[in-house]
Amino acid sequence: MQHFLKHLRYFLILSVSLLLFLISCSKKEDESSSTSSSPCYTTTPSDKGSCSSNSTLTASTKVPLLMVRVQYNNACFSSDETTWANKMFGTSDGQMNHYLAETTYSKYQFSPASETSGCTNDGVITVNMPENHPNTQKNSWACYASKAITEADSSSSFDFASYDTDSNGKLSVTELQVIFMVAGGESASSINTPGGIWGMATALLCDVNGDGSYADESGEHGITLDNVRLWG
Ligand SMILES: [Ca+2]
Ligand SMILES: [Ca+2]
Ligand SMILES: [Ca+2]
Repeated sequence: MQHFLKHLRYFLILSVSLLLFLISCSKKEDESSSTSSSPCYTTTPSDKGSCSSNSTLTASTKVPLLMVRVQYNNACFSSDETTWANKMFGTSDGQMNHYLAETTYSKYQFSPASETSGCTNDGVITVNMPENHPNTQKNSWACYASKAITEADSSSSFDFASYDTDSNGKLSVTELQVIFMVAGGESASSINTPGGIWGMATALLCDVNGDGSYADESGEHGITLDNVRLWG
């Protein structure tokens, strides 16, 4: 199953690239506001939406998934949280859990992680990063992922430890998965307005101290939140 989930994660990040592509097509207007002193999430905030969902998960194995929506001063979502929660966790035709049930013969689906950001327990946390989009393009976004997940933890009191079901101090791919939705462009499609990232990652590798290697410590190789290590 580990092998399967690794590929599943890979697929999910690719699919985000496609979704990001769609978003970026409607975000051109953000470029003109990139030098504004007022973050777009305060002037045109995307709210939580209706909070309504009607998905009933039927798979034998349900893997908890946390979706972190990341906004920057000059890159914001134009759609609400409910829109994205339904894309990821919905079971209707065209939504992710419908696809997963069909392609795994009802063995795997993603269940929304418990959280208190926007709509409670829809599995989506939205974080506002007080800086312009980093525009990492072909370079790794991992150091920014570290900042974003830390912000998600502190702003919404997300409890990572509660997902460590075997109490070994680490979150495995079957205990909790995390996917980022980053407002802005998808560099794999050459869309870098108002900034782009390459939407693919399987672990957090960030050279915090700039010594050219990744130490086996929080922030460099994986990150420790609520006393459990993830992405290591
Ligand atoms: Ca939420
Ligand atoms: Ca564990
Ligand atoms: Ca280092």
